[in-house]
Amino acid sequence: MIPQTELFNIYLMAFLIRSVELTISENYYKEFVRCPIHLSIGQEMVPSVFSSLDKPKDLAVSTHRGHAHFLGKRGSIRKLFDEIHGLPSGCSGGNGGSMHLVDTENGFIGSTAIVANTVPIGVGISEAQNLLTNNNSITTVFLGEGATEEGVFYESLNYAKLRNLPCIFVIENNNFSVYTSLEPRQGKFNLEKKIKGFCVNYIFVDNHNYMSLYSKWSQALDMVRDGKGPFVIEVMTHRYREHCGPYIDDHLDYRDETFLKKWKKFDILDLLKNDLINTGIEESYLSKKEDQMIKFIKNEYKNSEINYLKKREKMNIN
Ligand SMILES: Cc1ncc(C[n+]2csc(CCOP(=O)(O)OP(=O)(O)O)c2C)c(N)n1
Repeated sequence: MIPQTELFNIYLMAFLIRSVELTISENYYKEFVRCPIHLSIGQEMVPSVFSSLDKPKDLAVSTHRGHAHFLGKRGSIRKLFDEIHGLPSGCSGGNGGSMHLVDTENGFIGSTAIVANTVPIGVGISEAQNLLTNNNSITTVFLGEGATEEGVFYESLNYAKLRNLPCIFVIENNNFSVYTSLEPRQGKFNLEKKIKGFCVNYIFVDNHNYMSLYSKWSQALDMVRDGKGPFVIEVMTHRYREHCGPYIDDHLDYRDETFLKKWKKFDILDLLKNDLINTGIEESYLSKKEDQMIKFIKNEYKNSEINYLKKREKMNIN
């Protein structure tokens, strides 16, 4: 069981992530955001459970779809907005954009655009934690299932196991790499078998079962901190929006209706909210919190846009 206060925090973080990304998507048409965006709308379960289990001393790296992990690691909403507007006050000085987020103060070492690129980097960081620190800290490496089709993923697993590193690989499997489903890419090769072939601990979570994720992830963290070596956690999830961009692309028909309907049933915000209300929290109290959060996020976005427009004016760009 997840204590009520933890469940509340997980819900608020999931709501925050979705609201931040909806705000970005609603405003993208203005073309003030000068970089591609890969949104995690629908995939909020992993980053919100992560935020409740994460310790400030721990480190994390992520991918092209990294806004949610950055926020889950307590990255600043305003610095994210400023980053995608190319402002010097952005979390990467306005030089990186959506796919290159950094917040070293909060232990978010970075995200990059090349698929699987941060996997060996994360392993290197966890090796440094092992050698240079004595504080039981760990590194979380976020990746999509597409990254498991890169050879470097297996080299990284092998090395992490050989060196018994304090490292957790969290695979968010949304069934698609751009428009291509799992079967033509991975055939019948079972990821679990491949990972276990390296004698690495493996955990699987399906259908947005956040309670199972919470308890298995907590146990994995205890074991990694106890020196039991790396873990892989594979979580089935679903992205609502197009691979890259703010829009819904279901009309393209690369995901059939049964599949889309199934995932609507497992909307993570609905699941968390229903369970939270069943613990006795008033719906009206939640709505008040949600409204406050949306107001704050929209205000931060507006101020970031204003600064972007000021910068544009200064540079004499129409
Ligand atoms: C090495 C490399 N190959 C191809 C690409 C183009 N690309 C960007 S994202 C992506 C799909 C990655 O799928 P997955 O890892 O499952 O993450 P998801 O986008 O589903 O979150 C591809 C092929 C790239 N950025 N890097």
